[in-house]
Amino acid sequence: TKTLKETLQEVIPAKQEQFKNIKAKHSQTVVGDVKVENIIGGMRGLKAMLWEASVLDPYEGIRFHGLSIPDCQKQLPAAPGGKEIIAESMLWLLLTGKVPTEAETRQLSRELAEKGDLPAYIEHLIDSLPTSLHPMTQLSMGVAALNHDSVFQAQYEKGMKKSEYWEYTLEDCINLIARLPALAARIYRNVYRSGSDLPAINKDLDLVGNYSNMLGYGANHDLTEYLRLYISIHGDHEGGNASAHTAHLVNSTLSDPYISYSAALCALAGPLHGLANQEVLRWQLAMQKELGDNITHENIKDYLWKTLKSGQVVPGYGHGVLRKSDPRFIALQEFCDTRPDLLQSPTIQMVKKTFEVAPGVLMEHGKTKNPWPNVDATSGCVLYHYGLTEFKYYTVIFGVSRALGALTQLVWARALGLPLERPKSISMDVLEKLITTS
Ligand code: NMX
Ligand code: MLT
Repeated sequence: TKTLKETLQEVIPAKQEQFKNIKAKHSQTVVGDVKVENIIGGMRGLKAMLWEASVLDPYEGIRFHGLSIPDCQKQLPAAPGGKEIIAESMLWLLLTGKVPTEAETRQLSRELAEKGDLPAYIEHLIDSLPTSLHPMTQLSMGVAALNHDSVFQAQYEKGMKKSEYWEYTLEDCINLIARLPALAARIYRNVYRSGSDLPAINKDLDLVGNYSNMLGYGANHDLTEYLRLYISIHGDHEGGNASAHTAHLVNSTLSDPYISYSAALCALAGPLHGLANQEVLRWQLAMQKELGDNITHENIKDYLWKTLKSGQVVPGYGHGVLRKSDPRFIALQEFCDTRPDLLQSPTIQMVKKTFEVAPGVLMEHGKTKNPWPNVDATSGCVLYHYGLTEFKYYTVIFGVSRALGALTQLVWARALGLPLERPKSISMDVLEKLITTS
């Protein structure tokens, strides 16, 4: 059985060759054009960055190295006694482009468990924060402070060679992924469980199994399985999403992976991005409160219009790239469809009813380019049903997950020797000159 690093060592040379070839032969080849709408519209649609692990098709959704979510569900190893994809098998796929064997997955689980304990200084830092501080701010602070132990930074100071960058980046990334569950669970316990002690990491358990245990939900097999699926399929969403892009940008300055990912978490904490996870629940509960038991399609429609007319967005709907229902939304809905308790849950039923009317209302409203649900339309509601009701915490779980993809690209960026990211900006005056001369 090969280790993750050995497998990467095998696949890197071919990718480096591919990159060298593209750079040498095609640097001046034109593959697209820049419209004014790209410049003033958040660079939407502009193909301007490399990202190896996944590509997002507007109609089909995400593919990880060519594998769709249903492909991954069939091919990627699950945890012992479980059925859902686990974070380790997704991480292996994202990093290497290969489907890991059962043995490779277990070996990675063990490595992560062995590296998962938090240093005492991080525990003290997190314990010193006010419990009123948003869990995402706490997560970002904890991740940034973990750079105290960055091997990339230490080796950079010693003058490592460029060809070694990826190896120390990988070491930091694995250490960070390993420590995220304990960090995220400590934040949960401090904020919502009066700082109660975390159980020790079980070396025979997968990353998310341990995370669920540390949160205090390990006995709930269905919730643990849901968290495995959730964390695997939120892992990567190509490179342009705000959090992954932030990690990529910051790391391109050769900041270490910890501070790069800390910055990414700040982007994830915005309501148009990962915070939509919590916002959907807040919106649903407010609707439930207003409508009481009288939840009909008509009432939901009225509530949607009320939201839109007050100038707010409908959280969980729309997307920067997708133009159909998010396959992650579908995968999580299918998880619910196989479990009678979830099918009977009022929160899940409301997700389904909202899905039946919201696209029509959003189409009639006529603003959004995509009236279909994204993953956030359902992800938090399942957590809520299982008793993890503290919705301000939901984006933290997204943050544990997104590390898989965002950190993968840091390894690839360093292996390929990608440069500092530094696009050209222009003022409106310059833009108008360009318009008149084009
Ligand atoms: N509800 C109401 N209006 C919307 C919605 C929505 N769900 N989605 C887009 N619009 C509006 C948008 O605000 C914009 O209005 P204006 O012209 O006044 O600025 C207009 O429709 C055009 O926006 P689009 O080009 O369709 O969307 P864009 O690519 O700019 O933004 C999102 C994408 C995801 C930010 C946007 O759809 C949105 O705000 N959705 C709700 C928040 C959400 O669910 N975010 C989670 C995304 C997934 N994630 O996990 O990160
Ligand atoms: C994500 O998973 O990052 C979101 O769907 C947002 C995006 O892709 O832009």
